[in-house]
Amino acid sequence: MKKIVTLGEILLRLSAKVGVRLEQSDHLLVNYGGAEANVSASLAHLGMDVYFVSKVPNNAVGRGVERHLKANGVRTDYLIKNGDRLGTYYIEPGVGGRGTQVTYDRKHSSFSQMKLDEIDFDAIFEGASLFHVTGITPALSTSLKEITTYSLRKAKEMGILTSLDFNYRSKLWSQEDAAATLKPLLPYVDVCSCGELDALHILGIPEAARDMNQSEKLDYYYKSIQAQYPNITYFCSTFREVLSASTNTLQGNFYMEGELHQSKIFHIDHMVDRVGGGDAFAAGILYGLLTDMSPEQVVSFATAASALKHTVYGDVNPFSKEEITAFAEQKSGEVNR
Ligand code: KDG
Repeated sequence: MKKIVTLGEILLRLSAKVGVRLEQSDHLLVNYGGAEANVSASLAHLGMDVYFVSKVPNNAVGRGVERHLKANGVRTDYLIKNGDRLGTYYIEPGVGGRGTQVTYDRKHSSFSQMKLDEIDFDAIFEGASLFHVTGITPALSTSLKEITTYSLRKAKEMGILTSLDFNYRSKLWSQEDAAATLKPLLPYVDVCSCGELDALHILGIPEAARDMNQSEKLDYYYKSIQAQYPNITYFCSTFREVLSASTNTLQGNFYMEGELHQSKIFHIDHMVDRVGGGDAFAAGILYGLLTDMSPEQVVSFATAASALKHTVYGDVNPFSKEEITAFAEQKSGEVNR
C-alpha cells in the first residue's frame, strides 16, 4: 500500500440545519472539515495508507478529532497534541438558490501555532509516494508559510510526488498575498489543482481568454502556467455550473502532457452538501495517478467521486473505489438491486 502524507488544519464544522439561519440556530450539527483532512479521509476510504500531519489541542476536543480521523481510516501518528484551541467553521447551508455561507473562527488555533522544529519531515517522508497540501495552510500563519515551503521543497528533493491545491479563500487573505506566497511554491509542485479563478487572479494570466469557451480557456491557462513552471506535470479542476436552484452539473478537467482530458457532465439531481466536493475531486485525481489509471479514467473517476460527495452530508467523501467506479459508469439514478 502506498504511503501518502498530507499537511493541513482540521476544523470543527458546526452547521445550521437547512432552512435555519446560523444566527437563529439553537442546534448545530457537529462534524469535521479542513481541505487536507478531507483529502486524507477520501484517500483512506480508497484504501491508501494516509498520514495526516497537524496539530490539535490536548483535550477532549483534540481526542474527538483523533477519533474522527481514525474512524475514516487516516493515520494519526504525526498528529501533535498541544496548543490552545481547535479552529472552527460554521456553515449556513445554501437553499433555494441562496449560496452556502461559511464563517471562520480559527485564529490562534493549535495548528496555526505549529512551528517547523516540531516536525521531523525526514522521518515523516521516509517511504512516502505522495505529499499533498493546499493554499489554505500557508494562509494561516507566518510559521505555516515556512513549513509549507520547507515541506514541499523537502518532498521534491526526496523524489516524492508533490500536490498543491490552490484552494484560494478570500476570507483568509487577499489575492496579492496569495499570489506572493503561492507562486514561489510552484517550482516544487508536480500536481496542481487550479480552477479558473485561481488561474486568473492568483497567477495573473492575462484576460486574452475572455471570449473563449470554458475548456478553451482552461487549456489556455494551463499552457500559460506550464510555460512558466514546466515542472508541473498535471493540472486539474472542475467546472461547476448551476443551471437552476435544484439542478447542478459538474465536469472535471485533467491536463497532462499538453492535453486536456474532460469527464462527461455529471448531473447532480439532488444537491445535499457542496462543501468538500473539490477535495473529493483532488483525492480522486491523486488516487488515479497513484494507481496508474489512463488520463480518461483519472478524470472520470475524480469527477464521479466529487459528484457523489455532493449527495452526502459533511465534508468527507465516504465512497469506496467500487462505488465510485460504478457511479462513473451508470446511466443516471438507476435502482441498484
Ligand atoms: O474544501 C473544504 C474546505 O473549504 C472546508 O473543509 C473548510 O478547510 C476549510 C477552509 O479553510 O475553507
